[in-house]
Amino acid sequence: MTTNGERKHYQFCILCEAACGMIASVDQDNAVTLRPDPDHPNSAGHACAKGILYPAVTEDPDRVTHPLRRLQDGSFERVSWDEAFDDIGKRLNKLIAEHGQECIGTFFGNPTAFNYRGFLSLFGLAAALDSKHFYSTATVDVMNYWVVGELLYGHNFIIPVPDVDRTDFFLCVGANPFVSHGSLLNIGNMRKSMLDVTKRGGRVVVVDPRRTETAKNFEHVGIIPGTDPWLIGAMLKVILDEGLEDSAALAATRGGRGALERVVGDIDIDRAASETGVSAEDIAQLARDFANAKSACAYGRCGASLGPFSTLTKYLLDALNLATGNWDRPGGSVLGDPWLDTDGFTKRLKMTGYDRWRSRVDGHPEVAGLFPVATMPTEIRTPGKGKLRVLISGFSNSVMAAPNSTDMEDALSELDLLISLDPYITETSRLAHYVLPPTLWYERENMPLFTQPHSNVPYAQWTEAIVPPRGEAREDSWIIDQITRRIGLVPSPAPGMQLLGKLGIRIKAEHLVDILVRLGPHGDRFGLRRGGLSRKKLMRELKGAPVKLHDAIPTGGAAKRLFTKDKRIHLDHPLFVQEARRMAAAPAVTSEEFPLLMFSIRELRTHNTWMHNVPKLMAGGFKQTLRIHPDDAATRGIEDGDSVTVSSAVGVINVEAHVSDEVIPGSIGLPTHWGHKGGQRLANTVGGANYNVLTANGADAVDKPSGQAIVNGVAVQVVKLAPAVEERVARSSSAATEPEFA
Ligand SMILES: Nc1nc2c(c(=O)[nH]1)N[C@H]1C(S)=C(S)[C@@H](COP(=O)(O)OP(=O)(O)OC[C@H]3O[C@@H](n4cnc5c(=O)[nH]c(N)nc54)[C@H](O)[C@@H]3O)O[C@H]1N2
Ligand SMILES: Nc1nc2c(c(=O)[nH]1)N[C@H]1C(S)=C(S)[C@@H](COP(=O)(O)OP(=O)(O)OC[C@H]3O[C@@H](n4cnc5c(=O)[nH]c(N)nc54)[C@H](O)[C@@H]3O)O[C@H]1N2
Ligand code: SF4
Ligand SMILES: [Mo]
Repeated sequence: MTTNGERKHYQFCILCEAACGMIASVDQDNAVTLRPDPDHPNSAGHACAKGILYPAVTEDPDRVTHPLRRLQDGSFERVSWDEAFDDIGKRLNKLIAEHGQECIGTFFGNPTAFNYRGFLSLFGLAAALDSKHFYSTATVDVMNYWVVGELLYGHNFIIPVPDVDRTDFFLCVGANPFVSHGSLLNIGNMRKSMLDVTKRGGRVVVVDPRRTETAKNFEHVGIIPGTDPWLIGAMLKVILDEGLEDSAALAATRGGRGALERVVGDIDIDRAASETGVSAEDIAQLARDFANAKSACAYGRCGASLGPFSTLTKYLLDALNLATGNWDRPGGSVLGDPWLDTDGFTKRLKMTGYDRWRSRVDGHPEVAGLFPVATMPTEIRTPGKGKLRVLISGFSNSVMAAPNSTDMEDALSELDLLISLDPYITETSRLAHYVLPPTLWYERENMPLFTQPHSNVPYAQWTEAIVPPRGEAREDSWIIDQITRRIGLVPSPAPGMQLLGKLGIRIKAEHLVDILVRLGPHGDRFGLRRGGLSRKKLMRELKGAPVKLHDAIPTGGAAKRLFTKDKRIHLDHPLFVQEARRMAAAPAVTSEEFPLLMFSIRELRTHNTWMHNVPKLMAGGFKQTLRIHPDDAATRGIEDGDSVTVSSAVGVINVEAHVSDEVIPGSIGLPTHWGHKGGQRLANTVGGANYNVLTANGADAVDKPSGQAIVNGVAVQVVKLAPAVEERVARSSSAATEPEFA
């Protein structure tokens, strides 16, 4: 499309799982402006400020646009790609000769979910290295889902999604979709989809320690952070006790009612009430209403995933949907309609699984080949065979996102070689020996590999690069490929690829994915199905325009998609009974020293660790504030706007208090991923503190079955900052202030 010298292109936003359709206008100077695509089948004109403002990231003067090498004094010098790769190759080969490939680790973070070629290359690199050191911030996000996926459905990545568009009762546990726009689902306009539930006479109940932007619009159940498995477990107990379950649905599972009874049968409702802060009557009523609704779906996200016993929580949420007959039916918990079979592909290549091996030092089970990021510092420090000495890290700022940031920072500094693929000098990449700059969003082609199996309105889309990359930025997949070439490997998990690589044949990620699409349920079968999908058709013929595949997620055939041998859902894994017992026996989290429970908050104007450098998002004095209930503030002499010190068993930070009854008494909420000290100048000046300085990463500080970090429901104390300390803090932060963006 071209009008007035401006080119227009279909794109979709690669920041979050809403994957909003966009129309990008490109002028003669290749400057891009974005607006929502009103005709997109899924997002239908929805987009948020972060997505629209993305050009401020691509054009950011602080963006790294050529390879950098760190010097002794911590500063960086510009080097050419060849210089960087040659030196990296030399150092890698030397370390491999001395310690074997097992000393090399790989690490990926959140943006891999939106960069399909980068993701496949990094996964391929990890597989080719055949080193057990494979880490991700997914272990501070979705690890519990991946364990439950494997144990219940036979595949890590089988994640049922709530059919919000057709449900009569949406139970939203520990999620704030009005801000996050939804996670582990791809609903183009979550706000509208949720508001429509109540408009058509249904109910939405939000379970959250905070009356969030979402909860304000619906029924709110204030819960004590970290106690969700008590609530959902008790609801299930009521349902079984009162015979409200769908017996046929339970009988179809392996283990059936008996298996579920063994997990929740011993739950005492009064204990659950005191653990959660929700009265026994309210728990029972919620259970009855959920079970009696025409259709219902229970959905949990970060709030339910990042607390203690999170694997149990996820099991209970899925069991609640199953036990009430809400599995695989309209308005219930359903399996999406993928247009490429990533489940079959990852299974065949053995990229998925659970507990096939354990971590060297702390003995954590692998999940989808990954070990918890919480154990990485230990693996770096513990001598012996298999010690982690090199990390190739991309798409992540682990120093901010992983538990016990101080320890993570120290450990990363001890590596023999740290390579970071990142468009910024971050708190993590500033420790790297090399920072290698990737292309961003519309500088590369994209297809929604990660979100496509979870779309409420299934659609296909594949977009092209529409502007040249800034400076010398190169594709993540190209960078990874170049590194592997220097050590004689091919970044692929496919058997035979290493051999083919030796013959000079390397199959690119885009061609592999194209094959999967063409063989997929909507594919062109290489010409055998007229009008079917292929990369060429989507990207070139349709020029990136989205194609609607169905009006809604098809239901009724989910059993065929399971990877369990008997095609049944396995409710009876003994792990869940053990977890329920461990939870009942667990000591109280709070103590006299640390009497408050802290939980994480996300905000509309930030995106994980990396949009704090966008001037318009930070405008108007936007800053991080700790939410504390008026009662807790009063007993501590804290007033709105005061500086306070938050301490935990692990660390101490200073933040500004916002006194508000939006949080329940006894709990404090703190926005995460603040407190920058890298090369993003505005981000450094907006202040704030790093939440994860307060969180723990010991062997027992994680959810045991999954290794998922525990960052919510963390015991802390809050005190008013003494004036002397305050003065010191003010002085040290003003020293870091850069005037440019004031
Ligand atoms: N306390 C607490 N901790 C948490 C959470 C919480 O709720 N509370 N949430 C957790 C969750 S859910 C997540 S997902 C993690 C997020 O933590 P991380 O996975 O570390 O992810 P991001 O902050 O998204 O990191 C993005 C990094 O990738 C870079 N980047 C952006 N685009 C690209 C690209 O195309 N290529 C490359 N190579 N790099 C790119 C950015 O500059 C940035 O440095 O944090 C987790 N940590
Ligand atoms: N604007 C914006 N959007 C984002 C992101 C972002 O950083 N900013 N990040 C993206 C990423 S990586 C992800 S994973 C998704 C996350 O998507 P969501 O999970 O929907 O987002 P969060 O804001 O983390 O919501 C977690 C909610 O859980 C509540 N909570 C905390 N602890 C507990 C608890 O113990 N129990 C219960 N029941 N609730 C609790 C918090 O108050 C919060 O409201 O968002 C994505 N979208
Ligand atoms: S909601 Fe998510 S996908 Fe949509 S524009 Fe905002 S950041 Fe992008
Ligand atoms: Mo996430």
